[in-house]
Amino acid sequence: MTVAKKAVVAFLTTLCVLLLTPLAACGGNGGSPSGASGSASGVASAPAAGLISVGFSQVSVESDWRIANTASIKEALCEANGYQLIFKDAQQKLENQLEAVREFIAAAVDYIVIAPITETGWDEVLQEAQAADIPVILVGRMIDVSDDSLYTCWVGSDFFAEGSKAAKWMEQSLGSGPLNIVHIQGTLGSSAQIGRSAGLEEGLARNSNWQLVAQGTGDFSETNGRDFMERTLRQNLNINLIYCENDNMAFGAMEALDAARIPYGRSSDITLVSFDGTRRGLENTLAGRINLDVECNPLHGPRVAEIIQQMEKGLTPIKRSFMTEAAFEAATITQAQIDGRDY
Ligand code: GYE
Repeated sequence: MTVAKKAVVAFLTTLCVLLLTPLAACGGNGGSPSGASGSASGVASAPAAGLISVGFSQVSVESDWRIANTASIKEALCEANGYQLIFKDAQQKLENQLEAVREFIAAAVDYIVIAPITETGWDEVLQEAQAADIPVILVGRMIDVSDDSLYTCWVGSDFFAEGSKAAKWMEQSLGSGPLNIVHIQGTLGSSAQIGRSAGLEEGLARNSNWQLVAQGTGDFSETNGRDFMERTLRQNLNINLIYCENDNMAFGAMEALDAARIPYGRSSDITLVSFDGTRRGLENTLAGRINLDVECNPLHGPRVAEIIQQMEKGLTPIKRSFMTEAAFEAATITQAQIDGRDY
């Protein structure tokens, strides 16, 4: 950026100052997974000299995964590491994300980081970011845009691979008997939902004796997962397996099953499959309440910091980097595996 452009940027930054919130300290806390929370608010100051300013639009605080993801980004992009992070919680609404990104553009931040809620709806705002010459780094979910040059790079998970892993485990572990499946989906239109649902759909296409007996979204939150399961249980269906597209919805489903005194998990006829592999998810796997928990790694912070450092040196980062991920079974998971994890 030229000196003249820097001066304009500094002026615009002060204009936008009241709209944005900087996070000064390292090791910020992501909040609690209640499903809703207030947007970050407060008074920002123009970026301190020498700091790299980064605007981060996060989905919300809907899950344990999300909280770990926010904490990882805040920790990596803290002031002590040379960053001024402006954090905005979109409360699961795309329109809030678009607004946040526009605020970041107006504030002329050095980088924009987005954890996109849905895949579609991004072309226009990313064209604006591109016109303002601000690199955009995507984390977690993917987006579907007409032109890939609208974002600099992406770091996240292969959600279809996660879903396929679950479906293959179901084929191998549950034998050839018929399977009546309840499918609790994540936020519709998010790539985490699209990929994990596609993995199950492939399994359904391969196994004619599998059938969906109920399907609906729990929006990745515990409360909505519980409500969906409660409604499903009222239909008195014959259920063999519950495929929950994240741990928090699985916790919600478990609450509904517990309340109805319906056994599930390793020592019952109802198998519970979940995604994320959060600490609480894995504790439930060890306890036999979840049969399979497919990991989704939320620790994007170090990779995002590395990408920014590469770009500061004029290098071009890898366009897409996938996180390494495993899967944990109730039959084999150990306490030591849980103890060794960071989230
Ligand atoms: O599985 C879920 C979260 O996008 C990978 O979103 C993420 C998903 C994750 O709320 O728990």
